[in-house]
Amino acid sequence: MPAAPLRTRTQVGIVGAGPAGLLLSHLLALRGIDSVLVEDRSRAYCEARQRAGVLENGSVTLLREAGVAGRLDREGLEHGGIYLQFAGGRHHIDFRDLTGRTVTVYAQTEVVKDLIDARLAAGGHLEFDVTGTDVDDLETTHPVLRYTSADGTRHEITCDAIAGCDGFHGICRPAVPAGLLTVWEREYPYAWLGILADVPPSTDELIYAYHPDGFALHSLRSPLVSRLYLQVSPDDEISAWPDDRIWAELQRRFAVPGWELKEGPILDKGITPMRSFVSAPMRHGRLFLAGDAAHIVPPTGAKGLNLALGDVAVLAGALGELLRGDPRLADSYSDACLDRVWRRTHFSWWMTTMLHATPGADPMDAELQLAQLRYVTTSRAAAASLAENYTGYPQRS
Ligand code: FAS
Ligand code: PHB
Repeated sequence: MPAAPLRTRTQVGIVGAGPAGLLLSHLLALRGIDSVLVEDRSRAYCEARQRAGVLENGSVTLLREAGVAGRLDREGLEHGGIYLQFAGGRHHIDFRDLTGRTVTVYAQTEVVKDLIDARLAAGGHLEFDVTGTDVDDLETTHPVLRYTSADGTRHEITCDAIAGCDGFHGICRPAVPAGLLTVWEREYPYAWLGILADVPPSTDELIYAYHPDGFALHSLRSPLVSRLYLQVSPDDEISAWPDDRIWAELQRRFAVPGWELKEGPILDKGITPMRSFVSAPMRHGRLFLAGDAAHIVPPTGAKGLNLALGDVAVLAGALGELLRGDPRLADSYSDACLDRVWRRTHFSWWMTTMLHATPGADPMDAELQLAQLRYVTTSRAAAASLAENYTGYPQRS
């Protein structure tokens, strides 16, 4: 006979220690709201998981206002634009000139570390390495979060609300009864092979390169560490990509006269599938979905992390009001997020389809892509539209 679960209470149960769950836990604490956050991976795994690299200026402001941007302000690299490369030429899109705004290169791993440090320093309740996470009674005013902690104890926490911040493969979105969610999904016929390389970046700002053999992106993590991506087949295996093959392909796709791509030891590599996915509404009863649990964008627009942070900035305020007895912001939470989600979903799709070589496409597709790239790099209006979206549109209200 299994032992009865340890029964406790909190105001907000949070599933997932990614940027969404961690920032939500912090923002709720700033409002004096207690939460318990459960995560099925280890702290070390969450802090080392290579993900995003670029913060919109609205996300930087949000983290500063939340008091967790100390290291970001010291170590983040402010970028005033990006390069678009195609047909042997490289063109700068000047965000400062076009929008007056910039972005900051600061890896998601560092955002996660800063948030975990802040929560633990404040005595926040974070449970890593849990198993058997389950949410229940979502249609009641006291939903239940169950999990087994690392020491084997089964817990049952009665909450006032639960935040599903458990990513695309989590358990919260599937907990919404069938038929209540509308889902829009598009899988792309390519994936990204990403590497972290112990070599100084060969560029001052990110290079997005269109190439007939496939897209390539030169990003970075610091003045000494580069982050680069290659378009590969979604069926590709990382075992088929030894380091020398990766560098040879990157050299081919980035080649422009008079410029050299520096190579170095590869510290980490992996293949990420690409999809666009939106589910609505982002709420069911007292369950609120945020970040990748509700939506996924292809990383070409550098939006996934920024969307997650934007969702929980709205959710923290909505839960604050709900727990004080005013449900209006909670009732409008999903609609308040979806306009921003769809704008960034469209931009991520637009950047992705403009820059990736579509397998099996007819020659006209490539000509249309090149025409779009020539337009964006010669028309101030077209370039301003890209810059406005890349730096964040709509801006956080
Ligand atoms: P996350 O997926 O970050 O966090 C969810 C957390 O929930 C995870 O820690 C997971 O372990 C946990 N969890 C899941 N199920 C659970 C359960 N049952 N119980 C407890 N915990 C559970 N975005 C960009 O902008 N640029 C990029 O280059 C980029 N690259 C990416 C590469 C990869 C491989 C992936 C998967 C995503 C990438 N993204 C990128 C998007 C990414 O940054 C996400 O948008 C961001 O992590 C979203 O944050 P969260 O919503 O917090 O979800
Ligand atoms: C990254 O640095 O990981 C990165 C930057 C920009 C993107 C995608 C990924 O569009």
